[in-house]
Amino acid sequence: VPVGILMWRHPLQEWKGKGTTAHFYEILLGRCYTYTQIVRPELGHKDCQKIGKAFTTAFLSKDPCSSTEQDYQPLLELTAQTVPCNKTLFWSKSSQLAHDYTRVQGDLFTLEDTLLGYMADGLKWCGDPRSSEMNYQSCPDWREDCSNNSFSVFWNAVSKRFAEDACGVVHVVLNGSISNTFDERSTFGRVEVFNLRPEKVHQLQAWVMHDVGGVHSDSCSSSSVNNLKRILKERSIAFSCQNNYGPIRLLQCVKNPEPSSCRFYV
Ligand code: C8R
Repeated sequence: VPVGILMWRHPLQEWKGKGTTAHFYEILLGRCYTYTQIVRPELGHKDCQKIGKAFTTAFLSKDPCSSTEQDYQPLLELTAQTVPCNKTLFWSKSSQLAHDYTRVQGDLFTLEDTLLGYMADGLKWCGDPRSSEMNYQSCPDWREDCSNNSFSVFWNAVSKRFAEDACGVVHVVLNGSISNTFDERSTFGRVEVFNLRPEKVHQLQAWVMHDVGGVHSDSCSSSSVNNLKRILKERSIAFSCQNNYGPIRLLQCVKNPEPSSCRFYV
């Protein structure tokens, strides 16, 4: 190749975290069509091309450490979606289990069962202020680079909207096999709990799940869960808690039927 034809490209900034997911844009668009045509056709028409563009416009050509929730507002507006009252399911440190459950209990929605959460789940993305392209080499790491990075700010913004929209009795799956079952620094503890609207959310019901075969403990009465109870009381939202909620326990036992705590079921 003659040297003159090679284009000079600005070197992209180097970060500590993994770069944008390969084929990011194609995955976004594919998931948008899959969701709107196949998973939830009842949602009605959504313009996936426009949604895809709004997503990338939110972060391309920008400093990935100065991302703002406003950057994602146009995207949020294009993906508005109503979740019926009593059907919202939050989770914290229990992603797999909560999603396993909504898969069989199809009328419950986690954020990933809504269009925007479905599109973004598991992906990584960032841009660069000196280039109009995505940075596939590296993206900021939350700890080592910056907390206001393009995907953390996104999850904060969509989690906030998801909680603001919730109504009736809402549910959360918590992990009873870790010490801070309710973690005030998690998205659930930091964003969602504080954005529930007391005038329309009557109750939060927590399901605290323990790993099967682990030691038995009563996490509903643990100090971290009591902290959640206190916060909700201050916000005038009723709270109830159940250890090892049966239907979700059953799913855990399907995956891991050996332990004696599963003998009852299998
Ligand atoms: N929510 C937050 N983060 C999400 C997410 C989501 O729906 N989906 C993904 N993939 N992520 P955690 P948490 C990514 O500590 O902090 C909403 C983000 O990179 O186990 O309490 C959802 O509505 C994020 O950093 O849970 C849910 O109710 C981790 O996964 C809470 O917030 C979150 O991992 C869960 O957030």
